[in-house]
Amino acid sequence: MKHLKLGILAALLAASTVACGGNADNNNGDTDQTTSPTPTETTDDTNGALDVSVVDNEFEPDELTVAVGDTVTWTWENTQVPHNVHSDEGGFTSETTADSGTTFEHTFQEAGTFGYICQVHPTEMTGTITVE
Ligand SMILES: [Cu+2]
Repeated sequence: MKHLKLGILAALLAASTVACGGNADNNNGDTDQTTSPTPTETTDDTNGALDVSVVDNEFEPDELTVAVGDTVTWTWENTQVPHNVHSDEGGFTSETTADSGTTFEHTFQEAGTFGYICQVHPTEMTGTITVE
C-alpha cells in the first residue's frame, strides 16, 4: 500500500510540474503577437460605379445615382459614329467625337436630377444622373 501511495503522489507531482511548464510555454506564445495589418481599399469600388459608357447609340447605364461632389466619367467605347454628352440642366457639353477612348468628366456639386443627351442622336441617346 505504501508503495502505491507514493507512486500516485509522484505521478501527481510529475503531472502538475508538466502542467505548469505547459502553461508557461502557452503564456510565452501568447505574448508573441503576430498581427498582420490588412489594408482596406474600398474607394476603388465606388469609383467604378461612376462610369458611363458611350456606345452606338446609347449610354450604359442610362440612369446613374451619385453623391454630391462625385465626378462622373463618360468613356467612348467602340464608337463608329460621332456622339457627345450634353446637359441643359447640368450645364455641361462634351466634344462631339467618334474616337473610342475619349473621356469626358463632370463633377456634380449640387443635388438634383440632371438629364442629358447625345446631340447627334437626341431621341435615341438619353441619360439621367441623379445626385443625392
Ligand atoms: Cu450619339
